[in-house]
Amino acid sequence: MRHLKRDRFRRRLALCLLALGLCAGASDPAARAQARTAAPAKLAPDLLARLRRAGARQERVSVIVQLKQTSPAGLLDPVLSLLGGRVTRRFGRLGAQAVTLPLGAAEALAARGEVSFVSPDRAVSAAGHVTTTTGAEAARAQTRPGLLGIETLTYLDGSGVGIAVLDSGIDAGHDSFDGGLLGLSRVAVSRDFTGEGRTDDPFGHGTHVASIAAGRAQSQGDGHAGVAPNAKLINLRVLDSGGRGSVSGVLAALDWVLANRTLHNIRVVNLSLGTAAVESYKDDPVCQAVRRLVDAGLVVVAAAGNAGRDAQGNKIYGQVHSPGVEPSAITVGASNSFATDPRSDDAVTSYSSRGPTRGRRTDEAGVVHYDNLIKPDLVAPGNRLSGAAARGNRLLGEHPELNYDASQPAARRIMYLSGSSMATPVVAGAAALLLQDNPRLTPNLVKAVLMLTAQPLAGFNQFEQGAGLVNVEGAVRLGHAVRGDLSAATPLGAPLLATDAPPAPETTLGGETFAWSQGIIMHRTYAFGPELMTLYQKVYGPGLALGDGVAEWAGWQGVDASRMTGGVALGAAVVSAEGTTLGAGALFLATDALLGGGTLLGEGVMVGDGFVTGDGVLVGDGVLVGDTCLAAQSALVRGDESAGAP
Ligand SMILES: [Ca+2]
Repeated sequence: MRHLKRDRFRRRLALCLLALGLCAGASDPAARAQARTAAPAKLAPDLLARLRRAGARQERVSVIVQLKQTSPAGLLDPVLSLLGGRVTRRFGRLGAQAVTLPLGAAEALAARGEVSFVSPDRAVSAAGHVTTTTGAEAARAQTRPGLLGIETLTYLDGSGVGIAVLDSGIDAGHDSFDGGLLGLSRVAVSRDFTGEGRTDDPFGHGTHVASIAAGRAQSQGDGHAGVAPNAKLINLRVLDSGGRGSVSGVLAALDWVLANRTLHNIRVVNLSLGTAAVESYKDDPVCQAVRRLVDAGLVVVAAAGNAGRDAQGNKIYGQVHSPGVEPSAITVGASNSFATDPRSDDAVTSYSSRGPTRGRRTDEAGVVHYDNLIKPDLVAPGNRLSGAAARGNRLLGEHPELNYDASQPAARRIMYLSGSSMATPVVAGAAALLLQDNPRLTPNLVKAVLMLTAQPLAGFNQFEQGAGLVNVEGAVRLGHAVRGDLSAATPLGAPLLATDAPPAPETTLGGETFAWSQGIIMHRTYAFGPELMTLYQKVYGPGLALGDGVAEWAGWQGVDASRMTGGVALGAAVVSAEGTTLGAGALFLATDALLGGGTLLGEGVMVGDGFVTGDGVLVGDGVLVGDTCLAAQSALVRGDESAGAP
């Protein structure tokens, strides 16, 4: 209680300081000071820190420049040449471009009216029995009324749905991607965005990821099938032979997806990659690009990251990676199934990144505001998953112990990998099944259905697991019941389902029956109540994130009555789940603590059994970002010691 009081005092103090700053802005000298801060406010914190180092102004840097919506693409070119910079890549549909320039010119560039944000072209790295335990097998056979009212059987395997995999490439000749017909590969198209001029997978990450989403079993019941084994794969290679990439490469690939989505029926985008979150998702160029894709009707699934423990093995909070920090993405953490189909023994892995999100913005008064969103949205099995091994890949070459069966020919080889990278394509595959079954589902409905039907794992809080462990059987059953004639014009509170009654909110898998969460994570709280499953909520439609149904002001949050129905309730605290519905369990942290512009959960604040790291740790000076990558690699290879691998 004393903590709460002190925190309230600190928040008031921060608000007072903010108010003082605003009042002071009226006088002339302060107005000039405000003008000086305008450029830093549009510069990423790590870029600003570099700029302030002595002698750094002449260094040439690669940055991503985001333009305001109204600015034509070539507008900056004359300014850039005056500043000694040049455009290296344009991402026309994303309103962004990659630029190199002297570091000292970044401030002048950010100060331009047509520029909304400037951030470094950071390095991106791979964050690094499934069909039965996730319920994908149970969801395969769906009957539906056909001609003359005769029930027809549909086999859900992702047929017709395109999944774009932005990763280290796909070995398209691996048997896992055999299309069955005329021996054609299901890898429909491959593009390289790394500059290495190849689209196969010398690193070995992307092939494994793609096979978890859409790999085909090589023999009946061999246990290595992906969740949507007949989906079409779009191979967009953004990570190089060493598993590294850049923000500009990811943006180029996302821009390509927007241009080509109709041609290949791309409905799902898998991002098993990330970089430390530095600026707020509102400024982060990859998050902004993800938002454009979701607004265009694409489901974007992103890894939470593998930074759930520090170098000493301590559990830490607040290390969800970008773009997993973007509210409109479906952010996935890694659970451990212990290689058994029943789910009562499942746990969140030690390494899976935990929320809240810690991207930040500094306001004109110098007050730092953290995003503090609850993430991940879901967890899925990610510990020691078996999947396709790209021929001659580096991960397997360096870690032969990952080989599942060395006697298999190279084109059929299977290997183990662990991480939120592996959990992410489980959910991407689930989204493909949902969209094959009910193609009219919006990205927000896909996300809501996945969360409403997830299983909260007992003993883990929402910063660890979001709404819970993915449940494909339940998600397909609920998604199947959703009306096919919903649109942006559907009024708030209209019936959501085509059926008279909602499906029974429980699922039986591996011989055990569990309750659905029946709730959804919404920015800094979560929502629950039967109306989420029976009535149309405006946040299910296009152009909004689910969390936009929550109104926030002055340390209080409530349902926005124009976007959600009156029967929807919001949670008052992040809880440690008891294993039933979302929000049932023991108090972990009051959701109030996530508000107040993020000033409450400031730097280095302890949260429960771990701690939220301060921004000193997140500043991307290269060394620490590299450290995060190393942590990711270690999770990739070893997973949790308690893996219980077969
Ligand atoms: Ca299990």
